Order: sequence, then C-alpha cells, then structure tokens
Amino acid sequence: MTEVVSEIIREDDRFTIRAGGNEAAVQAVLKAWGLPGQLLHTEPYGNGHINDTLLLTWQAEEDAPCRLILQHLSREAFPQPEAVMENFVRLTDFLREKIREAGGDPAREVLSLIPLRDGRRWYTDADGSVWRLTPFIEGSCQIGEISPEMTPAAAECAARGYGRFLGLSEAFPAALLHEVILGFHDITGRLAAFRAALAADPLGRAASLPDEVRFILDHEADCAAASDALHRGTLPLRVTHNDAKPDNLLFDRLSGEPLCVTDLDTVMPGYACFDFGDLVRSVLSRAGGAGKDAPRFDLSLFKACVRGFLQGADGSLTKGEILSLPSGVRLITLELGVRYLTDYLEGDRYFKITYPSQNLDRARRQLQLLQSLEASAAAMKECVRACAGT
Ligand code: ADP
Ligand code: GN1
Ligand code: MG
Repeated sequence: MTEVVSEIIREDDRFTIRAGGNEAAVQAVLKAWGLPGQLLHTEPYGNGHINDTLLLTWQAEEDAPCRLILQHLSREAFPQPEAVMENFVRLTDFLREKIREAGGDPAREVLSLIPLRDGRRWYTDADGSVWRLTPFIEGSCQIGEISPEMTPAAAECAARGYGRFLGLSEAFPAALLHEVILGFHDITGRLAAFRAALAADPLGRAASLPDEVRFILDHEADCAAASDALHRGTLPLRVTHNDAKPDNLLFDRLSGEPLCVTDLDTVMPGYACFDFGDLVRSVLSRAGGAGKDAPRFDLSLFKACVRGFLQGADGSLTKGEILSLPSGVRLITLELGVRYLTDYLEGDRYFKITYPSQNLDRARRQLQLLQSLEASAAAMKECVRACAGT
C-alpha cells in the first residue's frame, strides 16, 4: 500500500515539508522523470538548514524497491538555482573520472543525478524552482552512526573526507564554477549586512541584543585585518566545498571511512582554510551537544582535524595554506554567528527554524565558541606550525 507521510507546502516562495500530508506534490514533480514503477513511501530527510530533502522509496516494476533522494533547492539561498546545478554537474563529472582513475567506485563515492524523461539533469518547475533526484547511496551512514560522541577519531575521519575532496578537486579549474552566492565568505560584506539589518531592525529585535551586537562590532577591525591577510595573494584559490561539516559527509557503513561528500550547492572558488574552519567549528559545536553546554575549543579535536585534513589532502596543501588554517576557524565561526544573528534580525528568512529564537540561540553558540577559540589562538598556531615544519 502506498504510504506517503509528507506534504510539500509553498508559503511565500518557501517550501515546507509537513508530515502526515498527501503525496500529490511529490507525484507531480516526479512525473518529469517518468520513472517506471510507483512511489511507496516519502519522508523528510536529514537536518539541513536550507534545502528540502525527501527520502523516497520507489518500486521499479519487477525489481526490489530502491531508495532515492529528492531535493528542492531553496530560492532564498540560491536565487540562480540553475547555476548551482551547472556547478554540480561540472564538478561531479570531473570527480567521477578522478575516482575511477584512483580505482574507487564512482557510483558510491560521488553524487549522481537521475536524468529526466527528456534527458535533462534537473527539473525546473513552472515557478522556476529547481528539483533534483539522486540515487540514495546505500551502505552509507552519517557521522552520528559511526560515532555518537564527537571523538578525535571521528573528527579525524571527517577531516580526511574533506581533505580528500580538496585533493581530488585540485586539478579542476575553479574559474569554471559560478559564484552561486556572491560574497559567501566575504566576512566584511557579512558584517555590512549585519549593520544594515541592525539599522533596519524590522521586528524590533535589536534592543534585546546589546551584548551580542557589541561583541560582533568589537571584532570588526581585527576581522577585516585577518581577512585582508588571507586575500594578499599568497594562498591559492581552489575548489572548496564551503559547507564542510560532518553532516554533509557520508561514511561507509562497514569500514567507517568517509565515502562521499554531499551538499555540493556551495562549491565555489575559495581558500582551503575556510573549509577547514567550517569543519572545526562544526566539530566543536557538535562536541558540546546542541542546546547543552557552550561549545568550546578542544585541542585533541583540533589536532585530529589538522591530521585528518592533511592526510586526506595528500600533500596538496602549501605551507602557507597550512599556516592559515587557524585563521579560517576564527573567521568562519564569527561569520556564521553574524549570519545567524542577521537572519534573526531580518525575521528568519534564510535558515530554517523550528522555534522562534532558534537563530538567536545558534548565533550565541557560535559567538561563545569564538571566545573560546580566541583564548586558544596560541595552541592552534603551535599545532599547525609543527605540521607545516616551521
Ligand atoms: P541541505 O542543503 O538541506 O543541507 P543536503 O544536500 O545536505 O541538504 O542533504 C541532507 C542530508 O541528506 C545530508 O545529511 C546528506 O548526507 C543526505 N544525503 C543527500 N544526498 C544523499 C544521497 N544521495 N544518499 C544518501 N544520503 C544523502
Ligand atoms: C547551511 O544546509 P546546511 O545545513 O548544510 C548553510 C551553511 C552553514 C550551515 C550551518 C547555503 O548549511 O553555510 O554553515 O547551514 N548553507 C548555506 O549549519 O547557506
Ligand atoms: Mg547539508
């Protein structure tokens, strides 16, 4: 019997997936693929903050049921979703070849798109919204399944996955990628957007945030200097993932090793230290446990991240890039805190929330983490110096 537990609802150009709805919206979208067989089951999947992700169980005629991932791209985050998909196709076609050359299994180690009836690789609906369908990578699991606690071994493993991604993408001409979100890691631009949100204050939320606002504004000058130093031209621009958190990696269920990097929507030219920064801040945030203690620096987790990242990148990082890693951690942590707080001030239009002050809570956690990172700057520096051999 067909069991469908979700409904996709459009509200002000955002889609919401609600449990207990009907299957009509999913069925309508799936028509573009014209897959033989029938939909058995649909459920919301993953804990992404941006796109809508559904896990489908599909009965293809005589065969055993298979699982598919159907995703709707966020219009708020990606005003040019077709550019996102062009990046996806170009990079995954390249990675497939690399993985094949390295003797790997491209069907499991890189995402692939199921083509539509007419051969196109994604579906654009009548409203210009983009949908994509990928085979679910079987035999894979999430970080929490390989290690419920964020241990150094789990952190090292995740870091190896993202280091490998940088290494494998090294020969891909980064200039072929569209800049799908302008100034994504332009921290100065993010601070300017924060100031603008603070001035506009459409919901009257600014008055209740004096400490957070002061903390952020106190960081403006340092942050501009650190960001200028990165842009001085000594660091190579490479293909970076730009959302390098353990949640966006799949691991092999049997070996526990990183298997496939997912969430390729923000692949763009960037600096290695930004991916490393995202990884470390998400590892440390997760180690604290959401909603529990404030996240803080942990040297053994940091060392594990450095070790795994360098191992995965397999010699492709320059000495300058290795020395820049701590800067990436501090900048990305501040940047995400600023992004969450900006969204809170603007009325939670960008990051999905499940309760009203969630973006404020998320921002506070990043700012708390930044305080702890600043107190540990010397330890981070010493660790990367030793790795860079200086
Ligand atoms: P969002 O942009 O909303 O974060 P993601 O692309 O990260 O969405 O997908 C959400 C979750 O689904 C991620 O945890 C990812 O690991 C998992 N996922 C995505 N595609 C696949 C796939 N083809 N097979 C298995 N898991 C997948
Ligand atoms: C968003 O979709 P998700 O949860 O993987 C965001 C990232 C943030 C992350 C914080 C396109 O990623 O930049 O670091 O939330 N993605 C986009 O968890 O803005
Ligand atoms: Mg994601």
